[in-house]
Amino acid sequence: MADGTGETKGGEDKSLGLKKRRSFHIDHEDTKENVLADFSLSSVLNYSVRDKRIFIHGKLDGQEAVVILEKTPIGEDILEEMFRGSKLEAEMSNDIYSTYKLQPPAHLNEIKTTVVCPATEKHVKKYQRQERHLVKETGESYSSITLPYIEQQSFSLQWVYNILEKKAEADRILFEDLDQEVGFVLLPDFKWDQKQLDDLFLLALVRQRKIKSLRDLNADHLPLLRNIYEKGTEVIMRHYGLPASKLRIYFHYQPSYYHLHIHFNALNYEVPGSSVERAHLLLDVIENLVSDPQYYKTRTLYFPISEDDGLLNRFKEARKL
Ligand code: G7M
Repeated sequence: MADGTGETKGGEDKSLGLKKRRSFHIDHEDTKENVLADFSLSSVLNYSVRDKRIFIHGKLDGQEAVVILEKTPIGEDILEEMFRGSKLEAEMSNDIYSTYKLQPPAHLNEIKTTVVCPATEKHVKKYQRQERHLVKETGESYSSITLPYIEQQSFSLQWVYNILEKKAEADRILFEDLDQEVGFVLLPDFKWDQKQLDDLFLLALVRQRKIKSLRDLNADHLPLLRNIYEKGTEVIMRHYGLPASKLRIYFHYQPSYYHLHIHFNALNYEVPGSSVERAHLLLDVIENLVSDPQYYKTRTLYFPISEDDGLLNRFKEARKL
């Protein structure tokens, strides 16, 4: 668009619908190469029976890799096909109660798979089940401990720059505002399979490249934050029919990636990382900066950190834990 803002072409096709979902399977079936065929397992890093998810460390083509396998929710739109097209094996029956093993057609039984390869040691640690501690970070300890650490040790931001420069995920972009100061890109977080709204999970990446996290924000960033809130909620309403009152819009502190980004979740979806010790609502952040332009420079912030995270050691060494 001439004013530098606008929806990307094809945005209308991103609405969730049965037809689109089926044609996706038909278009791509049989065309995929199984890059995991030669995966060799080293260890299970973590798993959750409740979330039906497993995190695995291993090797792919001789390189370190992390693979995440996750069973996805059963959407209402597939029920009819699932009941008609599945094999059913009886397990037990007692009075009015009976249980079965249902084997649906392969395309209704997908496992969401995320691969990080080559994975760094830091990635392996990120996905490993660990004890956590709550760290108290004053404005001063941010400057003297956290900032030097993240300047040395952070994950690469290449994936973020690829999105901003349209070198990756360009066809997944839902909305973009090209303004260099207040602009951003809105797209699905790669955790979301986009098949149902119950676990809606979008990500807004700001165009400015120098804002690492919440800590760098001051009142000068209010136009940016308000722009993201206003346009992000408007686009989500238009595409998915979800009003702002049904969304959780927030920052992580600490984030995993030090390029400012904002999470948009369905409010009912209790996603890891959305609890009080890590999530900061965008609307609260805006209010705080209105009442104190330097709020995030000076405030003590608390955040959870894993037992063997190097940053925790730095706080211990400085006798701040
Ligand atoms: O606040 P934090 O830094 O933890 O959040 C980063 C978010 O980025 C997470 O929710 C990730 O799932 C998401 N994410 C990470 N990577 C590497 C990608 C990616 O390559 N593409 C997309 N779309 N989301 C990602």
